[in-house]
Amino acid sequence: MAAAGFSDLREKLKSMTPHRDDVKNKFVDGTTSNGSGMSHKRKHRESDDEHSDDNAELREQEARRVSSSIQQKSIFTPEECVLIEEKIDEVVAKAEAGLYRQHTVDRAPLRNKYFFGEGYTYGAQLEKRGPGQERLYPKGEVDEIPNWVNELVIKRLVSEGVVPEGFVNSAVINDYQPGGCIVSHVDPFHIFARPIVSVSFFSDSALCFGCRFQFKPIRVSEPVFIQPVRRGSVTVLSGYAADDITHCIRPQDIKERRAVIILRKTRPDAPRLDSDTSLRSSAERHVPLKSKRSHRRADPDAAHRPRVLEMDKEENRRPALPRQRPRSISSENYRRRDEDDEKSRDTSGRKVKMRRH
Ligand SMILES: O=C(O)CCC(=O)C(=O)O
Repeated sequence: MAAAGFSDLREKLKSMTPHRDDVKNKFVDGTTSNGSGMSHKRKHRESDDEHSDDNAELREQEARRVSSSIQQKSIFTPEECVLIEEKIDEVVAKAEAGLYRQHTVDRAPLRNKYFFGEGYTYGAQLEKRGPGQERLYPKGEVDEIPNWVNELVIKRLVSEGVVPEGFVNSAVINDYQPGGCIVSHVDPFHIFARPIVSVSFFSDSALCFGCRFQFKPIRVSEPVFIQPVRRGSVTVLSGYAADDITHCIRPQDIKERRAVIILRKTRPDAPRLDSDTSLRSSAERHVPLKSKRSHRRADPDAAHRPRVLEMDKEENRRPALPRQRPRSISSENYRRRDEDDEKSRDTSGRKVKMRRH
């Protein structure tokens, strides 16, 4: 599903304000200022239109590239979803009881994460921030993948041919409350092999590609592509969708509680913190595990109320360049990402301030 870009929005606005066309027509009809029978303004307008046509075409092309590198399957029945959702609730309860290892649980307002099998440092946890700086925790610093994830989810993905046996060694559960989000990022190339597989639970939502976030108040630019992620569906990202464009979950797309289980394989050569560094930085941060309870009760209206989100730590998981830059690197998104650090332009050409990472 290709989302309408700003140029389409302009068309929409035009149709909502027909008097503007009258103004334009008057201007065109009444002006012959450059000897060509066409005003400078008129000329400018035409080249603007050409530009926005070009942009729209590029966005369409990019949307097609994203779409063709996503596979989706509706695998889990509503009954199976209920069973798995009960298990997710058990994980939440166990975390609230403080029964997991420290790095298994990462809490943020409106979004909690539970890492199993492998965990890694990202975002504000990084001493040295930026793409490519993520590190796996030493083995054993997060809890093992729970049996139910293996039995109810991974085995099923294997039998459906989604992943080969033995592929998954990392399972992350994200639990979102209404209005929760994950800012635009690419899953770090040096940590995770492709594909990236995820299964959605509790409610339907949308995974967006190519958005840029602005903060305070939070604002998300128009996506290049929107992939619905329905309860019980499996989404597989590879190629362009995984490597060449960022993905995110926008706050407006989490209207009810939603959870996702992300199933990945870490690369054998992924860099790993040594135990000493990990222990030292944990002690320095001194994260109180139980006191910061942010698994708030779902409020059905919350998603519709304006709020300032304390941003997800994953905001720092911005794309690093892959080891081998794919040919498609000339993509608009890569350019945008390079520009993102301080100020960037959104697709309407305005300058938007981006967070420095
Ligand atoms: O919630 C989702 O479907 C995507 C989550 C995601 O991209 C991530 O946690 O890295």
